[in-house]
Amino acid sequence: MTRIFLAAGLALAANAAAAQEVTLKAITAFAENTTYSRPFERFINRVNQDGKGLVQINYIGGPKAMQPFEVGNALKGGVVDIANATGAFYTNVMPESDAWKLTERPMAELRKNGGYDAMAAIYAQKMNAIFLARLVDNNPFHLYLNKPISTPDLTGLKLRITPVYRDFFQALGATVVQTAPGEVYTALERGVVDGYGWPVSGIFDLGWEKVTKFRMEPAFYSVEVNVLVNLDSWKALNDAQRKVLTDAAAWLEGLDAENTALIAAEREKQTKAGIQPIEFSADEAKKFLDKANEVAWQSVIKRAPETGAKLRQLSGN
Ligand code: 173
Repeated sequence: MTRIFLAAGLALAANAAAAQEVTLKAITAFAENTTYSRPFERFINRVNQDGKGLVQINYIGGPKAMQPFEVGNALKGGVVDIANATGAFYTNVMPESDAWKLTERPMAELRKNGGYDAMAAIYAQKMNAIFLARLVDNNPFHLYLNKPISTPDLTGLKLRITPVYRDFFQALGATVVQTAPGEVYTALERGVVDGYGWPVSGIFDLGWEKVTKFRMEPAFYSVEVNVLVNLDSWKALNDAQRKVLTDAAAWLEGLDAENTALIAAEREKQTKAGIQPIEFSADEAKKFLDKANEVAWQSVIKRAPETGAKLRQLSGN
């Protein structure tokens, strides 16, 4: 009798050790509680609820804790276990990451047609990372300006960029300066730049509506923000722990369609804040978009000749 109880007790202890709760350290490349961190914060809350006794996330926060352009390196090296970032912020680690902005197919399709798998292989190889989920899709970029223009020619303008916009704005004649989002307000206020690239959503988060006059149409590319997990941290998890993460990721990736309605509201809000659209003829707009895509693909292919052409084929354009 005693012996049976003892054996059962030992088995329980062994199980408890195997399923010991793991805490993962998380960082975001965007300011906390702003448009492009919020989906990640929802993801964290869900993991911390569902993962009790299995896996928990310790959220260190955003750019106050780490420079946005350093997040990719920190994730790769295991300084953090989980990161919320956009591909443009870590092209220094993986040049192909910026190609996400060129996808014209939804994630659900890319997960089936081999597009996701092709990217996942590059993440494993170059970034030591698992691409867990795309938390922002269905959201385009714009050029915001403080000087009016009458044709899509950016000659003479100095614009704030990230790798998302660099080659395209330069191809249209602009001079560019790269800054993290946290420096945009001051650059505009001081007139250091005449405009900036940014998605359709989020300019109110850091008060940029106060220093923005125009939004150029049409919108271009597709914003992507993604959750990455360091590959070593991932391998150290058991199946139950991984399932908490993948379930939360799939849930959030599925909710992204909600954003389409929010975009209309965001444009309305910009109009109310006095930001005027600058529009061109249908013909000029088409040329502008064709050029946006062509320049960006050429740049991906040039920086990653071995994978770029294949990614273009899988992306749908
Ligand atoms: O403009 C940026 O900082 C940028 O590249 C970006 C990308 C995704 C979401 C928000 C901003």
